[in-house]
Amino acid sequence: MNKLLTFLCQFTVFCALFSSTFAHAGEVEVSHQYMRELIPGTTVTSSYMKITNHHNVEIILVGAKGSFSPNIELHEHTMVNGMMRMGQVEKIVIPAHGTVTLEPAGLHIMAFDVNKPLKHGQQETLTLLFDEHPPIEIALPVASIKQASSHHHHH
Ligand SMILES: [Cu+2]
Repeated sequence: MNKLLTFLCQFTVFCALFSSTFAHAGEVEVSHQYMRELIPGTTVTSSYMKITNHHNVEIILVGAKGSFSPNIELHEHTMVNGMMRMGQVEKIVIPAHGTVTLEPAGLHIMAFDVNKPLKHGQQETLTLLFDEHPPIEIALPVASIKQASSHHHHH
């Protein structure tokens, strides 16, 4: 998002215009999404997906929400001295006409204090929150831990 649009978007009228002109949900595509079953003995899980942005401007993922967790964060894994470390990130930028993949050992959406058992075959709803793009609601199937390779075993 360039500075001019950021500035102009402070005015609601322009923002509505901008949204209806450029920000059709169909121009952002989410695919290959899934959420893991809870890590045994915890209320923690992570979600993965591919986000493709068909807009001419970048979009910025700034968070997510879902009824299954009051505490959902954007995370990334990085290698520090040969060790895999995980940390929260404030945003994930999806470039214009670009794709960002959230995958094990990379970027992911982490849910804490999950308030129900999540078992393979179930499906939850996740709302992706963007900086200046309208939220996008996706159906998020739960995949078994076996199906998804070991991740967050260091927790
Ligand atoms: Cu994490």
